[in-house]
Amino acid sequence: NNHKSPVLWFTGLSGSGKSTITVELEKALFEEGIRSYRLDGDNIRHGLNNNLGFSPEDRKENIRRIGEVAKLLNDAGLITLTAFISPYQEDRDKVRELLADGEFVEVYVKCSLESCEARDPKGLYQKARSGEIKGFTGIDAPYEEPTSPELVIDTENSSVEEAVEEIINYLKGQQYI
Ligand code: GGZ
Repeated sequence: NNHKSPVLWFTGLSGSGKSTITVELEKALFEEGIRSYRLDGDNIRHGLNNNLGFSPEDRKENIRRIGEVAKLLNDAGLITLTAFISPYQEDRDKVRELLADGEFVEVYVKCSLESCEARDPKGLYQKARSGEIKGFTGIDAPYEEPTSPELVIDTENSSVEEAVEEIINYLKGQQYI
């Protein structure tokens, strides 16, 4: 194991499966005796970033702060898993630059808008379509697909278990774990 602990940066549309995968990945890593920490909307947008909304500026600041927190957790030796839409390539690239070479692993959780919208677990797409929510990612706000992610997880064609296995295999292959 010749690497420092990585930040696994999950990016993708709302409903693509980021949270589900990171929750299960955290469990799988724990089973392997590896300590990780998960950052998501529940512990970040409700706390540290509770003054931020979903304008482009606020999303940028959201991602910047999460990047800084991920760096701290990473310095403390934890594998950090982040689950945020993080729609802008530039903002994701800035987090990459914050970290040492090889410490940023961009994981694109790929799922078509059609499928995410069909899943609509929280009814947010419906609200976005009706105009009740404005500036919703994929509807009337942009999502920039990663240009060169380390990993692409296609959640339309693979299960959560397969996704977790794929990520664990990647981490082993790259000697992160
Ligand atoms: C996108 C929104 C919006 C808008 C509220 N656009 O499916 P969810 O509910 O649980 O995940 C979405 C979450 C996105 O927050 P992030 O911090 O990941 O976004 S970003 O990285 O762009 O800063 C969704 C909910 O918040 N949500 N309004 N307008 N998602």
